[in-house]
Amino acid sequence: MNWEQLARRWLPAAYLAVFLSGLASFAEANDAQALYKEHCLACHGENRLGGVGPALLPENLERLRKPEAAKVIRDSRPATQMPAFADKLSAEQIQALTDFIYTKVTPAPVWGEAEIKASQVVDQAALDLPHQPSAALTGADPMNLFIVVETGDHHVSVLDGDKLERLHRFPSRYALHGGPKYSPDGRFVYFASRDGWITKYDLWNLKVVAEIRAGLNTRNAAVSGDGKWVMVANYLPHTLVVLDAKDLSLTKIIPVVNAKGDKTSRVSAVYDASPRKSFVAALKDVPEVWEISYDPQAEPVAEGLVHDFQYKEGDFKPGFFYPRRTLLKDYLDDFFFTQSYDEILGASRSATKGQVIYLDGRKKVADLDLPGMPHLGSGITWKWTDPAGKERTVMASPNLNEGLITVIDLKTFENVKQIPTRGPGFFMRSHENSRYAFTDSMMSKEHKNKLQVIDKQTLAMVKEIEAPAGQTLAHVEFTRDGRYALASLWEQDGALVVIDMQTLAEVKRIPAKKPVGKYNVWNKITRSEGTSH
Ligand code: DHE
Repeated sequence: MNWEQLARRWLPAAYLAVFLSGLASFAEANDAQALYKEHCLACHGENRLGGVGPALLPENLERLRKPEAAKVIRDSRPATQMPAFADKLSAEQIQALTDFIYTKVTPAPVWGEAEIKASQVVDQAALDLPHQPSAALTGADPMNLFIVVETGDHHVSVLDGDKLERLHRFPSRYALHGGPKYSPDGRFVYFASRDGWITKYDLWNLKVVAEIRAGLNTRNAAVSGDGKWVMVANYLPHTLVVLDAKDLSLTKIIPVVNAKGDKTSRVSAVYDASPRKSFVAALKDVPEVWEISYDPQAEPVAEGLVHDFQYKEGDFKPGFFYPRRTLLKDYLDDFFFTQSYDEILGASRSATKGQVIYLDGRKKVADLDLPGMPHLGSGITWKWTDPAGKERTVMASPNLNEGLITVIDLKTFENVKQIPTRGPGFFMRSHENSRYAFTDSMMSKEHKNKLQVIDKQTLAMVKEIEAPAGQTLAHVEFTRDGRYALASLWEQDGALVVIDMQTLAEVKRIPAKKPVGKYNVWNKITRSEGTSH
């Protein structure tokens, strides 16, 4: 006899109704848990703490209303790897899953000082290696190495950029995301995985030096221009974490709380602003942008003070590792620095207008006409001579849900041109020595196999480079001298497709397992205008 039969036999009618409805919701919850296990856990992680996909907890879903969440489960989400479940799950099952992800996980997940410190692993021998390229590089130019992130089997490759050959391949943490960041001398590279691990790797000795888990669900990481600090932007918990770049030991945890002090937030992204000796972080759930100084001259902040709302009104002292906030009207999901680093160009994924924020003035100074869902973090700049012969610096951003590239004049912040593309895309790349820029249409089902080449002067599409239909071709990086471009054939048994930039013809393929992104040491450490920072 089961619980229901027992209850029907022994409970009076009034209690029976209550008991049965409790039993039903218990079954429903269990059902949702089983559904989660079957369909969601592989990407969104054990206990909904995130993995390849974001954490699915009420505190991280504030900007997504329940009906929208149900729609995402049913129809998928643009610009992400989220599949549609309409043909696998009934409306009731989708609703049960939606309700489930808005319930709190108990006990609440904790990832604080003790957990971060306990996760640190340091290879002391690797830490003590001399500051010179080792024989392991077999004479390759350390400034023309490439790092290739291969998510097909969670590995990283190191390429010799002169010979265009693989030097080494090693296992990485699970689901690296975002561009790895180099130390200013190009010797070390720092990776962030979506599940919070930061790895420091020595490119001159081909060795992992240290690792630490800085968060449960991490967005990205940045390295300071003086090479001393790594700042990690987390989705979960709502923190920014400062690590000592030498061995990744924990230096400071900055809780991400709004100006009033009554709401926490995920971090959209953090980037280094070397000329300002600061990190700049955009927040996802509160409309604020933060600048966090690592200038050794910055005043130390009194013990116990974490945020500037604890200072009196009008006191804008930057303070070492102490956030100086700019209050905004809209969230920033992504942003881009102007070349002087005086302003940032930012936008939320759902806005129709972007905003220009003057960092020293701590205010918005202009609107940007940015339709669709701009991917500003992937923007690039170049010098463009307009039809009247005037040289202007322009910035171009791809768009995650419309097939267009927006080209913006970085002085007037006006649109110079909207260049139609084959479909919504993720990335752009160019190089100072090339007259061409690349973009992809990887969010388009029919055209994800096509890279498009833009002439940076005429702003016209001049060529398409195609993989077979159904395959994905995206993300380009140039060699140090700009002579070759490497594009990712983003398949499990994929390849790096090497393109000669004189002829725009394919000259070579290097096999790779779903090579997501690749990053040239020189282009990154010199902050080439053609690459993302
Ligand atoms: Fe990314 C960089 C945000 C989905 C591959 N992506 C970035 C950065 C941000 C960002 C803020 C810059 C961080 C940095 O480099 O320090 N990405 C987002 C999203 O909001 C979005 C749309 C949803 C999400 O899942 O978080 C998203 N990104 C993806 C993917 O689905 C991609 C295509 C595959 C993957 O591996 O997850 C993807 N993102 C990348 C890559 C970069 C990146 C390869 C680095 C580009 C570069 O050249 O610097």
